[in-house]
Amino acid sequence: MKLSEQKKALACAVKAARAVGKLMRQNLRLSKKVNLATAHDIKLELDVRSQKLIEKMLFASFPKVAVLGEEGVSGNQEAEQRWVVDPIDGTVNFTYEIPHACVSIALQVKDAKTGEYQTVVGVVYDPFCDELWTAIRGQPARLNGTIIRVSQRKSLGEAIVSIGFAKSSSNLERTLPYFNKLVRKVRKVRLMGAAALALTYVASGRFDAYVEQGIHLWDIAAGGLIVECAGGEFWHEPIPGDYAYRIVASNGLLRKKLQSF
Ligand code: LIP
Repeated sequence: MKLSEQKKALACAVKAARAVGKLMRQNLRLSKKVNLATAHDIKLELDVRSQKLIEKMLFASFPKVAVLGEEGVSGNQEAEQRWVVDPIDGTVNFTYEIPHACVSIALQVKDAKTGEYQTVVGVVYDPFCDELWTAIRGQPARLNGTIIRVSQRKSLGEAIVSIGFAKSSSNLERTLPYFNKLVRKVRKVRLMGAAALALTYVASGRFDAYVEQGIHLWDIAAGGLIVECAGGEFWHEPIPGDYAYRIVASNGLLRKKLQSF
């Protein structure tokens, strides 16, 4: 995909992210229609409405590009290119009027040889802090237009590490033993409830790493590229489940230590 096309895709994704960001700001303190509430998750009608708005705006400029989103898929799922969308990442925060949530939109291109998709454009927008992270593969990551870099902290003792427990009780039980060890090894642990923002905070040097298992592609595709374009490492491997992963995103200096216990 030519750089000029990637730049056009980035601009289109930014416009869509900002449009949903405006919806999020307008609805933060209003009552919200809950479509589904489980032990450790909530899905809102606004999640669905936001993804539909994003799809409408993306299809207007890129009619042949499919969409794979947290709220469903549209277009040809075998297409050469696909958008990967989390319309509201941090839905539980948003439902409880905690202003820590974002819009995450990535563009992926299928490798002709392997058939694997690679993320080439990433956009994460936090409408409450008005912080827009953008990246095109091979170019520097930016926050509100300014180039960003990961931290250079080398020891766990000086690190702030974010962690998530995903959505299921089984995943929570699997993660707790690791959490109990991690919390004693690092300066601080942060559990913020929005994977895409945890990734952009790593890219911005605010966090030194972010670990989670049972997370989904739409939560991490855009933020993972932004980490890589900020000089960090986005280690991830698929696990059983629809588009489910375990990830260790970091400044590139801490993964081995984080995976040693
Ligand atoms: C959330 C992630 C978070 C994870 C939650 C949930 P959502 O995404 O951002 O890291 O721990 O379980 O998956 O569902 O709010 O888009």
